[in-house]
Amino acid sequence: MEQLLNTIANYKKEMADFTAVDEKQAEDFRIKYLGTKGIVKAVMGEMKHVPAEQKKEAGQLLNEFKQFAEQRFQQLQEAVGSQSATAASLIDLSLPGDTLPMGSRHPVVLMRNRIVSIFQRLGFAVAEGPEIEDDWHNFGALNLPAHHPARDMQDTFYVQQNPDWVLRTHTSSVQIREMEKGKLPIRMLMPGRVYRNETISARSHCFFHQVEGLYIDENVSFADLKQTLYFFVKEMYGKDVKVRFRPSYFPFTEPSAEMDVSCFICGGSGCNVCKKTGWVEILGCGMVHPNVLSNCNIDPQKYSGFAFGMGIERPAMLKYGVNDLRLFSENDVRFLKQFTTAI
Ligand code: 2NM
Repeated sequence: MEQLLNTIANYKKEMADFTAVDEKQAEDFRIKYLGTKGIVKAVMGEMKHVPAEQKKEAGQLLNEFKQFAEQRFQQLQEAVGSQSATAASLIDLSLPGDTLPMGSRHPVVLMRNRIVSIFQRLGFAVAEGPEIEDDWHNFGALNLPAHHPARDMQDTFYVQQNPDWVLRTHTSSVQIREMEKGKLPIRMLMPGRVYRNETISARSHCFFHQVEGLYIDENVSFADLKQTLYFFVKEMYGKDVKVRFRPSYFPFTEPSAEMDVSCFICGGSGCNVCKKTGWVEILGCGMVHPNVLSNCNIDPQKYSGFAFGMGIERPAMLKYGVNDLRLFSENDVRFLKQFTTAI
């Protein structure tokens, strides 16, 4: 009995001193003391050496010993459980996060947004359309007759599987789609990517970006066209810039004009941007040709309208001092990350 009491006291002390920092160590405790080949089982086996008259007392002691081991195991389990909770609470949520490098907008997008936001203030809405177009929307409806040079294979990308399909050569095709819807008046802006089969160089590319505008209502005149574009130029290039219109030709407008602004690089005194003329061409425009209106089931006797179109890359090159068009489409981050303007 005395020996048993001693053994139990020693093991109890050992168990009380046993510590566990993780589940594995708590499990080690269970195996060592409560396992099938564990210490509790072994000590209980000592019952057979206890004299019969003391068996009852010894049984109680051993039961209590077993309960002690079970309780201690439970404590250790709880300890490692709360320990991992402690680890979670060690994550300091008030620390600043890892900083990610800031992205930036593409210079063509920046210039497009500038142009679009000026016309939006005049009530123009933005419309988009497909980049693969059928012959009718890209050419036919725009009063480009079947053998017009603009349809030439050298300029237009045709889709091999279907000779009726082209990569749009201008966003005017979107304007045709808007006019066909028959909801008038129309005051819309069509920004987007267009394709021309040209050799890629510092000054030309096989795709580029345009913004075209369209205004159709009763009694729209060339005076409306001029005032709208004057406003645009003043907002875009400043109030001191001078403007001139030159007569021009487009199959889809009559009359047609090209608009120049006084050179915003040299102020008119002559540089290589204006080729020493003092003027820079910025857009083409005109009154929508009656044939184009008829093609879209709009009555040219009742309605009239103006349209205009401008490239985005060239003004972007001038504004941001980019000397090679190819930089816009190479996606070199060292180039792109230089444009951090907000809009
Ligand atoms: C330009 C120049 C002049 C134009 C015309 C039309 C439409 F669909 F109304 F006929 N859309 N865009 C137009 C007119 C485009 O770009 C240089």
